[in-house]
Amino acid sequence: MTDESGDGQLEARLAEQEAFEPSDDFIEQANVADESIYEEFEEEWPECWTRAADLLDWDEEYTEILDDSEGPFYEWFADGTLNASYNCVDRHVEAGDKNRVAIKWEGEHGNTRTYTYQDLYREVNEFAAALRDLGVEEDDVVTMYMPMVPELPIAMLACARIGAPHSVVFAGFSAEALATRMNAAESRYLITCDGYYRRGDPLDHQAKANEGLSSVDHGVDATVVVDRLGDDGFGHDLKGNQHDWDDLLADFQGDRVDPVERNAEDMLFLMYTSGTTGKPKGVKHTTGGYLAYTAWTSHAVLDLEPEDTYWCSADIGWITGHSYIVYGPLALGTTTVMYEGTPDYPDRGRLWELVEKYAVDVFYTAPTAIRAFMKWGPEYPESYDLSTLRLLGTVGEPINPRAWKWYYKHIGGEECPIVDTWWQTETGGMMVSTLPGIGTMKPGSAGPPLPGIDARVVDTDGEEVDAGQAGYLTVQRPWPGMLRTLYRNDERFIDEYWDEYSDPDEGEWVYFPEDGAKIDDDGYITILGRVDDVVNVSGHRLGTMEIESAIVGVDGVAEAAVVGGDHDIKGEAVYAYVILEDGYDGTEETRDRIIEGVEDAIGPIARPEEVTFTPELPKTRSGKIMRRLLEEIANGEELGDTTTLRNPDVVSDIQEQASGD
Ligand code: 6R9
Repeated sequence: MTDESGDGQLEARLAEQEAFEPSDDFIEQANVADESIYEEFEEEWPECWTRAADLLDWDEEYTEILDDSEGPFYEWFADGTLNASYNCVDRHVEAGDKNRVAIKWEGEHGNTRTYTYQDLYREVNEFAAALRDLGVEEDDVVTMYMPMVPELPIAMLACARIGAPHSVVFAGFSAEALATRMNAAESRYLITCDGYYRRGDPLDHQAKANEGLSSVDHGVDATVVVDRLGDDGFGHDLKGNQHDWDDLLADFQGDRVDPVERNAEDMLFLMYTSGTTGKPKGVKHTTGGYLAYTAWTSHAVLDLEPEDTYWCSADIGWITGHSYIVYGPLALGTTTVMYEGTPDYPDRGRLWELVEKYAVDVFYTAPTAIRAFMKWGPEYPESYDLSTLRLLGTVGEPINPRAWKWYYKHIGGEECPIVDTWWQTETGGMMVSTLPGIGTMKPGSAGPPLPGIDARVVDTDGEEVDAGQAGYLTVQRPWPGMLRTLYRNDERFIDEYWDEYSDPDEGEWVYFPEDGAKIDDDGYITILGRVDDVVNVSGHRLGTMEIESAIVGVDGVAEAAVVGGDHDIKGEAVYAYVILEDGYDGTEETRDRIIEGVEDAIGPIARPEEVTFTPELPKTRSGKIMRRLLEEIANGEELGDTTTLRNPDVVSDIQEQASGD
């Protein structure tokens, strides 16, 4: 990070300080402030997890907390029944809080919509009735390909109400990505949107949705299209089984749909995420364990109260939005803020304008955003009143201490604790973080595992490493929010997460998240980043194989290797090394076609930062591409050992090419 980042303005005291304590004011009001919680969870494990389950209303109380008889296919609260939509909506209305705001939505242009819990109840019921009428039955997977419009959480909760799992596909993903996910889940229903605004311009989302639909291999029974753009729309006609959201709902005004009693282990949703192979993984989350875990971590880590106005600036298309914009906060009856636009439009103070306007109490964002704020300078947050903020959070990638301190000083006014929360799509909710009312914060280190979470750092043999040593993060006991399997692929579930460190003969199952980590002698865990072929661009997981196969699909490309290289703002960026077929040249035009190929296959977030053409890729004698070297080249670092290369000369060629760009 360069000095223009505002870091120069940090007082020397702050720059040198390595540990920070929560203020007395914060501790006094914190949901969890007694250190004994760690011990209690240890002593009472797994009964301790009733604390999470007790945050929910159950139709049928569970009698067994954890069934571990068939590890790693664990079941939680398995004989209990409940409905997630009831828990996130109805019960707050029934408890007399119908007029409390559930969702505050702000569009890019500043138009707003406010949904009280009563409003949300009405909308969710009406849309649930409409879904039923369209033929959606319990256990049918409904795909949502939507930007940040309030209809997205409404549709999710409507699905939950009738027991139809949703599969949300990030709106920034391409048509092809949509089709791949609908095909994988054999999903016959799609909820989408005509478009949305980005930096002042309307984007044609429906064209992408239609294109995706044309590549779905099976029949699609119905599509519902939200009209976000109105007169700015692109004039697409709705054909056949495509319905306009408002027109459809006009027939269901005032309808009510009883929430379906779901088994705790019934699927609540699927979320596709990137893995080591080219094919996205369908992570399956369940109704009871997931909801209990997101509610619990929202309570204990985000310190949410029903009275709070809370804002997580993620997109609902990612797991962070599922768990901490929709399910966790709404289960607790909190007010959750949703913002359509980007942080720098119409100006770089936009987020702080919203914090002031809505008097936000708790704010949760990603290090990539914080690094951008730093670069823009403190004058933007300084022009707004951020004094309502009580707690800050970060997620998605490691946060460097300078960015942490900048966030602490310029956003939190040195009064708000920061929770650096490590978790994954697969874990459902937060796993490693300080508890804000208890723990000393150490910038750059996420903190100890949460109570009840058995996270350990091990070496390649699975032995715990000494303090200060780097190793691999593992989780050695199950937890309620964990994924249950990869959709219709139990085998890959075991392969991806459990093969590395488990001892099945002994019935010992160890979860491997594929992150490197380091542990301090006080048990704090510092996450070092992915150890598999996944690049983390602005906190978004992208598989290098997915990007490579997109590039290889471009006319004239013979072979490609993709690695993640350091990037000031994004954390990591995509660097592509490409071998062309004879007769093709590494011209600007070829480069543009490659970039376009990646955007079409995955989406603009996967766009390569640099494309380097090379006659050969560095390969080991056994023919494996040596990605480590490519990473070093991308980062302009000194090259490590090249003696195992079959073609050592190629390295200097690539270096020349790369620096010539
Ligand atoms: C929630 C989410 C998961 C990967 C994970 C890790 C990285 C997430 C982090 C972090 C360091 C943190 N990651 N939080 N690294 N510190 N606080 O981001 O889910 O999209 O599945 O990504 O993100 O590498 O394995 P997901």
